[in-house]
Amino acid sequence: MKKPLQTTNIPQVKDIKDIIDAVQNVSEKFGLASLERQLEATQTLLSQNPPIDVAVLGQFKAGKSSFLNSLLGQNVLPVGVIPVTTAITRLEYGEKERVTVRHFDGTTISVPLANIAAYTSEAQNPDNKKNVAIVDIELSSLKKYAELRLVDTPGLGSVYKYHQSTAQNWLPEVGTALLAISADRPLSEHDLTLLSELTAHTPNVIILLTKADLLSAGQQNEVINFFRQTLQKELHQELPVYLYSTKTDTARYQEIIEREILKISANRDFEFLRILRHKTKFLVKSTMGYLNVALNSSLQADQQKEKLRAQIINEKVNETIIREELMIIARENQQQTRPLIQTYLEQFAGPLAQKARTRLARELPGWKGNLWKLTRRYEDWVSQIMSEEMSNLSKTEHHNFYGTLKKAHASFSRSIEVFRQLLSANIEQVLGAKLADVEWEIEPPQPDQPDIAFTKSFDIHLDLIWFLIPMFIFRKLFERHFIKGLHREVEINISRLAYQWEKRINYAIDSMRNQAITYVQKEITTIEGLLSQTKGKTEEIRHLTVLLQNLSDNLAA
Ligand SMILES: Nc1nc2c(ncn2[C@@H]2O[C@H](COP(=O)(O)OP(=O)(O)O)[C@@H](O)[C@H]2O)c(=O)[nH]1
Ligand SMILES: [Mg+2]
Repeated sequence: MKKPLQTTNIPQVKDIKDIIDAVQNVSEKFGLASLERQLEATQTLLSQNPPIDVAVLGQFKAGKSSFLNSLLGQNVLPVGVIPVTTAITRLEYGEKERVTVRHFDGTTISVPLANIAAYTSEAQNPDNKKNVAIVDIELSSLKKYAELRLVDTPGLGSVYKYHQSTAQNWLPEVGTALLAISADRPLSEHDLTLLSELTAHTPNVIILLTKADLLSAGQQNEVINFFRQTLQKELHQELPVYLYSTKTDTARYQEIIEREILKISANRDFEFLRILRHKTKFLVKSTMGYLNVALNSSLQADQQKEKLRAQIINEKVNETIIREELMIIARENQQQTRPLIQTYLEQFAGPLAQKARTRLARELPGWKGNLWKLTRRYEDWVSQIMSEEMSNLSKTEHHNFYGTLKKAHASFSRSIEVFRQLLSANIEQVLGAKLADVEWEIEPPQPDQPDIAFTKSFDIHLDLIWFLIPMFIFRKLFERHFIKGLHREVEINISRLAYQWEKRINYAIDSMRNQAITYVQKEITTIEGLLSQTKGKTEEIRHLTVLLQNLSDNLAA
């Protein structure tokens, strides 16, 4: 066996290795089992750099074994009128005659040359009961073909089906193919199929028309022409066609075919690389074919997913629409907040004013000083009383201010519930999966108690004229004025209280609306996330296709 090809020194070999690695990668990723055999055979060629296998293929009884015996000038291989050859038999140069029988389980035995029929013939090894994978025969007479191995194969189309599969399985190994066709049996369908298959595995196919002695010279020419025309018509190929006979004119035929085989031997490394390149290109072509299938199905899967998404997140389950709906609920309720509180509080205005008047009427006579002092005292008093009263009102009545907050909460909850039901139904219909029931709770925020701040509401500006007014005359007048003014103070403060609560309640409504929107967004994002996780491999496949294409473009023709 030769030394491995120096992968680093020969650029072509390095390129081929890169491609094979890429194909291997794709093959593993996509489970391309049907590429395995070819891939493995090519990898073996690359790593072991074995002699070129010149294989004789063709239908059973075509005269394959007879041809090889004739070429060797030695009856090494069993021949017969019934299907004979059972196992792949390789003949190569060796200093000493030696036969190694290799079994499928990896074990090998050495046998004398005279005994090989015990392993390679149907008669002595029926159904390949002996589990022979390959028989290697080394002969010193093969020195002139030192760089080659001549390979005998079981026939195709034999009644023994495993003959066919043995030959077929071995095809990825083939270096140069000699297709043996009996000259008296013009090209069959089998042969054409085999030919087109062979061109996938090797750039070198030679047609050998055996048993030429069965035809006259004229018939021979006729058959050769028929072959050339048919190959052109059926396979669009021109292949070399040679005659052979083991019976008559053998030396003449032999000389020509021997010259062809020796040419391969003489240019062994060049031919080897050519064959390797051919196999590699074919591997790439097959891989691309598979990738294309994968790409199409992945594209379909992506489209399918896009369709699913559109069916689930449809016009009803749609963030924009729900946002609008929530906005309307918020606005309608918020507009009602102030009037509701205001109306409710108005009932307290009269009694409160009355209460204040009574108190003031009781306390006023005790107040001393001029009008300025009286007025300051009054303002302080009103401020304190209003603070107390408003704070009380807020404490005892605030639960009556929440009408719009409660209504908004109920409406938001209903909206969200409907959204979730629609989403759930869509998912169930499209994916056949049920969403887990998750209760959606909006937290209604508790508005704080508002601060009570008294606004100066005494509209008569007395500061500048107080010293002009004689109190002993007007005291009663001002007392009446103070008492009368109390009603307005109460009304202003109630309005203020209503406004302060409105602000707090409407803020709480907004905060619930935001909670609702966040919930909808999260729900939609989750579903979209689930759908996109199983995205097709489209991008990856495209990437691999480009990579393989680039690599194989590097490979010179
Ligand atoms: N007339 C004639 N018969 C041949 C020739 N070569 C082989 N045969 C016969 O064809 C039959 C099959 O030969 P074999 O080598 O076993 O065919 P294989 O099955 O293709 O290996 C045998 O009976 C041979 O004698 C030939 O050149 N001329
Ligand atoms: Mg045979």
